[in-house]
Amino acid sequence: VNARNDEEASAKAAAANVDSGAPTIFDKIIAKEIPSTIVYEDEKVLAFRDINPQAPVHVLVIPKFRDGLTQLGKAEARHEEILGHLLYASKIVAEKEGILDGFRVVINSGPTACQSVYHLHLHVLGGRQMKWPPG
Ligand code: IU
Repeated sequence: VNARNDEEASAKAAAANVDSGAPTIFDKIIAKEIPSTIVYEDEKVLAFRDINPQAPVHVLVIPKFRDGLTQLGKAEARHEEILGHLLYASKIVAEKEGILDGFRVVINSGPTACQSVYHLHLHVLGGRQMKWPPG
């Protein structure tokens, strides 16, 4: 019952959280106005530890310039290069974290997928046996 209530609560919270295009907390993390534990950084992307980790390794990889990419569902042809760069950066993160033997990359796009921050981000998860299907 508790698990079901938790799921209902998080689904409701996600549904209330719309893609307004407003700046997000990730802008402050990129600007280093809010501290984060950075795992990898280059001129285009930043990778930092999730504050609420769902696995021993849980890193978020984000574009430094959002350029309309509030969610994957808003991607356009001009974003192809940064999308590829984000995916390759996820592999570099997995390598640095020592989880190349098995890791998962997740993108939640939109309220039904429980996206909560509208600045595109890839979750890199590993360091434990992952299960399938995801919730
Ligand atoms: P989601 O795919 O939008 O649900 O993921 C957002 C993630 O951002 C989630 O895992 C949060 O724990 C994480 N996060 C964070 O690392 N730092 C923050 O200040 C906030 C959220 I707000």
